[in-house]
Amino acid sequence: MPERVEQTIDRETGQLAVLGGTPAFAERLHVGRPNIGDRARLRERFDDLLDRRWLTNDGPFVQEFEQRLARMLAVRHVVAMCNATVALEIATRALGMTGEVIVPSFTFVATAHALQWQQITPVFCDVDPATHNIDPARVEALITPRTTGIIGVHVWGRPADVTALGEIASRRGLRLLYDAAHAFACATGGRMIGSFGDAEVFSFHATKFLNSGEGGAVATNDDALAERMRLMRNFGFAGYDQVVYVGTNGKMGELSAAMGLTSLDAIDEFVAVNRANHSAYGAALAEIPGITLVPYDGVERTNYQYVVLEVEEAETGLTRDELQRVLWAENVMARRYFYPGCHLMEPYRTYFPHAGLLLPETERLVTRVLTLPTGTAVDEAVVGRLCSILRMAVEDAPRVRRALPATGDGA
Ligand code: T4K
Repeated sequence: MPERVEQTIDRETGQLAVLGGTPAFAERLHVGRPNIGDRARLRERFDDLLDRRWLTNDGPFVQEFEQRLARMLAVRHVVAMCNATVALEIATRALGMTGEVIVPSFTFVATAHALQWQQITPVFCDVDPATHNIDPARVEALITPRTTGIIGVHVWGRPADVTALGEIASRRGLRLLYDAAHAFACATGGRMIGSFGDAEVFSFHATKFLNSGEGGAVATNDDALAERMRLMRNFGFAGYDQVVYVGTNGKMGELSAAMGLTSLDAIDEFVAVNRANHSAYGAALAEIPGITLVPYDGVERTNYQYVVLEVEEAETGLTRDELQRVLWAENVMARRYFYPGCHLMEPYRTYFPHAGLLLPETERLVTRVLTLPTGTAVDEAVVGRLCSILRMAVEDAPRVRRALPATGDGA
């Protein structure tokens, strides 16, 4: 629910909130406000599923959702799941990954947890600072006799280097899975994300470009793998009484599929809004020294779902964390995805206390990156106001720094 914030100071003073002004936004502006789509159509779908009294377990909306996704991604199979984390767990298990799997540390912790949850060791690989994606040049040095696979992540919807990763995986006999949680409706090399590696996992969480409330899916061209994953998501049942695998409950329900279908109907509009917001941010931020908008230039097709800044303190006069506090005071809830990096989260920091020695680019990136709100809850006027906060903060950096409390996680 949007939170109402008391207006105590005249908003016309033009003063930053950290310097005593009124917050620029009366309600909190979040990263990840869901895109909703056509409510009337969503209600119709809810009526349909209630009339059918078929609420989960491979229902008609789930099947329609899977078929539409498979057509759009040009893959043979899409297996819908309850969320991307469980989808990653099922995909890695169905692929037979064990021992060690190489993953970037610069990702949402679910990528690593999906492995650790199954007693598979995530081996953290550094990223290319230009793309924020796993650096294929560093993958090979991490391969040991226990390595069974690689998980590449298409961070921010910018495709990982699928050619180099594919080459390493096939030459070294490794499984290759992609965490495509950010990359629905993206493409590279003339192919949609979803068709690379052995399989790719999407997230349809509320905060994602395409959302089903909670949800995820695995896309693959491998018939046998798809069949295994379908069994595993339903406890391993191959019929009413016959269980053929260890399984879990990874099923997507009909309510989620109804939301997912409604979201899918509207993706062109969502991309257009994200793209307009992204270019408005680009124009407004261009003049602010030390703040760079991470570009989607050169990406063949993307969803523009993340607005990510890199902050160069030497030029802004403020750290990324100080800028975050400035924004939080204005009710802009900018996020430090993926601070501090998986390797510095538990249990990994205890298991691998020296992992950071091999992750210099990741450790630098996690101190610089700030994610801003976009999506259909944001328009160009909001972008303009938000960027003028950043401009004012940088112009008045020494005074802002003195006004900020010495410590704190955000505002
Ligand atoms: N791999 C990658 C690379 C991922 O980024 C993710 C998830 C996954 C795997 C796993 O996918 P899932 O298992 O979730 O399908 C959020 C999301 O929860 C998470 O899905 C996402 N990545 C990650 C990047 O961001 P948090 O901890 O920031 O979540 P949350 O729920 O606090 O949402 C962020 C903000 O969005 C909130 O502060 C307010 C706003 N919000 C959120 C919800 C749920 C709304 O306005 N409305 C809402 O309904 O992780």
